[in-house]
Amino acid sequence: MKIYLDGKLVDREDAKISVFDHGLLYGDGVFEGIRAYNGRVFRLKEHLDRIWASAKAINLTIPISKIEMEKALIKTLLANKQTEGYIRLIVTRGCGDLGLDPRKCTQPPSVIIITDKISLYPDSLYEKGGEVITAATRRLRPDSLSPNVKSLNYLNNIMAKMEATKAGVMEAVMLNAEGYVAECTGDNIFIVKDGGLFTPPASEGALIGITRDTVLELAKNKLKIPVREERMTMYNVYTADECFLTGTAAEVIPIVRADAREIADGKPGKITVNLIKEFKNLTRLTGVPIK
Ligand code: PXG
Repeated sequence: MKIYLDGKLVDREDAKISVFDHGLLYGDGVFEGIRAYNGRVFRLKEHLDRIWASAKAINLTIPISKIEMEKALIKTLLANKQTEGYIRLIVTRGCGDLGLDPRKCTQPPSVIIITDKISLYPDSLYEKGGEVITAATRRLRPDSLSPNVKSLNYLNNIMAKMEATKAGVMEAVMLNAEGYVAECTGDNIFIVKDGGLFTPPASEGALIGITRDTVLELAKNKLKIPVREERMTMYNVYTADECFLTGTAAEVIPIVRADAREIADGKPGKITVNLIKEFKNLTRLTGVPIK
């Protein structure tokens, strides 16, 4: 397996960075999780725009252009003969000293591209639906660190993920500091109520997921159902007609239990099943060709 590291394709064993990299020392850096399907990279422009925005927000200059990043990503996929799977882009602040000050990072930020197989949830979860709990760990306040920065510090989400694991469920819902639903640890959350589709707005602490945007478009344009970004509490999740999560890794996954309450009849809903179908279609037919 080849990994792109600062302009070179290196073997996995040689893909190493310094212990003085501020990405390691402080989580000072940004990343993206992207997927390729059927010889095409899905929503690449949106992922590149998002990592550039994340970098901008933390005042980190990505040392290559978006076009160069796209070329490097395609080159890495080709080197690994990969037509589908997971692509991880990472930009770290680079090598510095044992101090917070990014001015001490004298080398340019490191750019890393890893392509790998994706570890999927089992098929049964898509057919039967999954379960979530509400995490005690709250999403970070946007005035501390915007949830829209996909930074290398995911401890907040990892703590909540561990709560899910401990409870024996697949994901945890994270509330914002005010107690409103924000999102899950690596997925956005949606509910269906009275024929309409609802998801918390970014202002409630949700990352503007690329799968989230795709599903909002599909619901509006293909399924012709009303969509609204609206504040919600767990009451709205418990009493929803349908619930599902979206994310690059999970795609669209039905949720049938939340905090031990069955959602509706405890089976994946009709709109969810339709969205899964439309999403599958789109991922297979669109995207930047790997060539
Ligand atoms: N919220 C958070 C906090 C995320 O990290 C999403 C929502 C979904 O966004 P996209 O753009 O993917 O639709 C994410 C992204 C993993 C993993 O290993 C998950 C993400 C990123 C990287 C790895 O589960 N989720």
